[in-house]
Amino acid sequence: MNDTLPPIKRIAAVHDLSGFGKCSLTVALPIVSATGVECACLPTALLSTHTGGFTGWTFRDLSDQIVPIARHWHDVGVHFDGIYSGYLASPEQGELLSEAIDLIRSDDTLVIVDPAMADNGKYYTNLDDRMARCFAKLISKADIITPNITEACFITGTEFHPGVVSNDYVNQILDKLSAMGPRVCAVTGVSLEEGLVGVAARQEGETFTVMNQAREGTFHGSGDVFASAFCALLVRGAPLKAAIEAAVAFTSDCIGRTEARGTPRHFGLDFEGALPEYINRVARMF
Ligand code: PXL
Repeated sequence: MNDTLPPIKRIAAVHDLSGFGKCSLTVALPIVSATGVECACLPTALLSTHTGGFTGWTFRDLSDQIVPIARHWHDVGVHFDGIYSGYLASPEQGELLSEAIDLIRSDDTLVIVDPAMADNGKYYTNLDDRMARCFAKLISKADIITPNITEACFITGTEFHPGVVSNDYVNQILDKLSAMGPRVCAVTGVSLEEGLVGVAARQEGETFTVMNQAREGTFHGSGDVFASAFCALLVRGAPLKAAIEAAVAFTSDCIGRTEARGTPRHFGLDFEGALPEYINRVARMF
């Protein structure tokens, strides 16, 4: 083995662990790892399944563990190149996450906040406007955010419009999000044309869009698949447009496989079979 390899990049992933129904940590861990980035896990809650499309799930709030875990990592002296947060068990966890970020970030740590709380114009079960206020505060600490268009509307107080939207509407949302602090705002689930859906992103005043074929209905966990690939690619040093393109292509491949297999939508995306091609693409990028 060559002994001159550079140190591996490392992300702290702060999400719930939903044992079944691929999302959050069960998506972040394999996809961040497949991108060649180490993934340390800080679980915000333990659930039997996620809350979309299931009933009767178990739920254990892990709020009392967040700061102690972060403090231990800080005491160990471990360096994080990225901190990537997602679904929180409660709005109160926003304050704890903020404290955890301060404990484990360094000057060169990218803070990525995916404000996972809503989709298709509606909050996820048991969540409400308090969650949008929590994320509005939290994203002022973030370098990069990855809301879907519903979350972007809820955070910025913009009326949500389903379906195809205008460039002006998307630009207004990106203006408002950028004014809240993040250097990179990537909004997912944006449709600017019938039959196409994708990502509209803003960095330093420049707007990029990457679109792909739209598919009928909702694919649970697709936001987590996109954000996991996107943030790991950025932590590895990919330019913004290349990271969006690779993450969108991967997500779209996962969605196609899920549809082809007829997997129940709430079981999550079949990302496993799309990983080899994604790993090859990543290898060609670095
Ligand atoms: O993928 C978003 C998500 C994450 N975690 C939990 C969820 C959801 C969406 O419903 O319920 C627990």
